[in-house]
Amino acid sequence: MGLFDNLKSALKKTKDVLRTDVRDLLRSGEILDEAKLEEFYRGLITTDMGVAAATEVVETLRKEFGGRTVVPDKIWEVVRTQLKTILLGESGTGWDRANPIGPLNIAATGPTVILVSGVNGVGKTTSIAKLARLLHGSGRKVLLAAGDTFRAAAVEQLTMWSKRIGCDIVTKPPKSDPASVAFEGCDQAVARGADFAIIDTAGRLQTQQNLMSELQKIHRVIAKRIEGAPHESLLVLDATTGQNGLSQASKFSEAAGCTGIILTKLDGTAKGGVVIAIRQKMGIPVKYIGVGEQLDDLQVFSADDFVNALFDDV
Ligand SMILES: Nc1nc2c(ncn2[C@@H]2O[C@H](COP(=O)(O)OP(=O)(O)O)[C@@H](O)[C@H]2O)c(=O)[nH]1
Ligand SMILES: [Mg+2]
Repeated sequence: MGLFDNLKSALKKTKDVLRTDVRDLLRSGEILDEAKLEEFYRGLITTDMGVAAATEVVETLRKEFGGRTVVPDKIWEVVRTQLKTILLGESGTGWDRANPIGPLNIAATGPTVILVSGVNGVGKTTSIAKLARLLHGSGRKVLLAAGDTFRAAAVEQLTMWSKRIGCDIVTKPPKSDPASVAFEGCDQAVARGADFAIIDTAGRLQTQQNLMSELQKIHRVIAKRIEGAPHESLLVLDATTGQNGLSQASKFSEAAGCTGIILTKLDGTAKGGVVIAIRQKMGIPVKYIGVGEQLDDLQVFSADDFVNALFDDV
């Protein structure tokens, strides 16, 4: 399956909302009245894109097509264009899904350090493996640091992935200071001439002050070892929690200076519209999306592809 088909199939549940609830509203030849606009709004809200985006879209439809005869293709075209504008912001350009390093801030010299954080079970370790696979697959030398020393299974999990990918890994005994693993990871990345060091961390809640301080410390130690590092601090959010997940972001951002989001589990949810809510509510861009449980199921986030996949054959 190609990347775009893979994305389309991952968005199936979200597309189903649009297909059944929304598409049926827009039968050709009928009048686009207030009742239809309201239903349309409700359908968009179901995808968790947020009130602001759904209101914006429906306002535009009201202005351009309200009280007039429905021509579905024209309506979808306007919806697509508007959502792309929201997602792309003022710069108007997004990332190319064919270039796995496109979204990353790259170190001027030496290894690019990527710190990964988030709450338990959102998909941090899996996403690190997937990202390592993408980077390794494009010819980069990748080193992983198993910074979740809290659970022995987490180290085993990452070690197993590193073997499958064929990349280096740094581990320490259970309960070691995660900051020392991060430090060692940076050290080894420099010593072995790695292009990327990706640092895993234990899951934590944004309300656990001691663990958030620990994350801050990890960040500080990395910055001390390599100037300008971490070049990327990626927060992993689980799409199945929809907009509820957004409350995590500001605390993590404070502690880890987040520069991007990996949004996982888009394949398991009808709340795929949350990508749009994230864009509108947070200052941090979605850089990668998880579209399944396999090693190849991580994609560079492309706004164009995302919207096209969402509204393709609705
Ligand atoms: N369906 C699906 N499952 C995912 C995705 N990313 C991670 N998972 C699953 O989520 C679970 C938790 O992942 P893990 O990486 O261990 O989470 P962590 O605790 O944040 O490190 C595992 O069963 C993963 O296979 C995704 O994009 N799609
Ligand atoms: Mg983990």
